[in-house]
Amino acid sequence: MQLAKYRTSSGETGFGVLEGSKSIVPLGDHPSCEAANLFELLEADEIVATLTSLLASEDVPSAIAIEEVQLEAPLDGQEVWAAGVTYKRSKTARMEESAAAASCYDRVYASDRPELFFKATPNRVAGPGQPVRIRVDASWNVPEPELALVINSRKQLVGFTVGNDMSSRDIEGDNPLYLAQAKVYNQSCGLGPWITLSSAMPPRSEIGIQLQVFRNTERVFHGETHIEQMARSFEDLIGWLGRDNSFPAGAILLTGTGIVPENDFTLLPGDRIDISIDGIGTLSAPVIQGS
Ligand code: DO4
Ligand code: MG
Repeated sequence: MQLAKYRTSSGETGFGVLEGSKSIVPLGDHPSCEAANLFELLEADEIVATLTSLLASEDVPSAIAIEEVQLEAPLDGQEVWAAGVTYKRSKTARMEESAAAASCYDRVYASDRPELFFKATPNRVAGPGQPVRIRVDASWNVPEPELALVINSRKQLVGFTVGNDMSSRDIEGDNPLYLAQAKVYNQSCGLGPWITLSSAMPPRSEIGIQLQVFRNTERVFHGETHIEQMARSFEDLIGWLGRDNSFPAGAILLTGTGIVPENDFTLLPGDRIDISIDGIGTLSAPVIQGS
């Protein structure tokens, strides 16, 4: 089962269950749905049973065609966090990027404790089709396509979505203490197009990640990785994130990138980034840069 958040043409926000990838059953209009938003739905003890019974009930509202609404990033008040250097490719790229921090990246890849950093508040997140941003003061920028874990307030892994950890490699490479500036700014994070519930997600051995960047009509980068290349388990990352750390509004945790373009590649304003993850779908977004 997949859950989406959307905005109607009259500006109202709704949430619901996807039917195929063509329409959404609007749960906010369901008289028997107790949840007021996506977050509250993700808090349900037995989410699949709850949804199954809502969909089977006589008063289920009619589905809305997906073209009639604008999909929104599938989060409400959740903080967005990210793990880093969870794939060998990320470790190698970072060691090339910063001689000063090379040993930090080498050690964190092998350490028990992972790299975890705060990535975004909901206002910094771009949904499907909404622009992600290159910082005004950055000259070397990449998308980072990452599987994102959806965690409820009890720190349970309830679902998955597609994440884009936009990163300014020149700022991060200049000094590791600039990491927060390379990673956290307006529209620095993409999420969507919807959430696949844990019960509907394929096993790790079947989750591939694909990144494509288009400039005008030309594909200027493509790369692939696989969740099996990730050096850490989801449970391990959630366990470290949740140590002495509470999430009353839930959290989204990006699990790190296994795709880093060669060092001569940088994003440009006007590019389009497509990130596809098996079991979820494709998050597509244009790139902008302010001046
Ligand atoms: O420390 C650098 C950030 C690493 C990261 O974002 C990743 O590996 O995905
Ligand atoms: Mg990343």
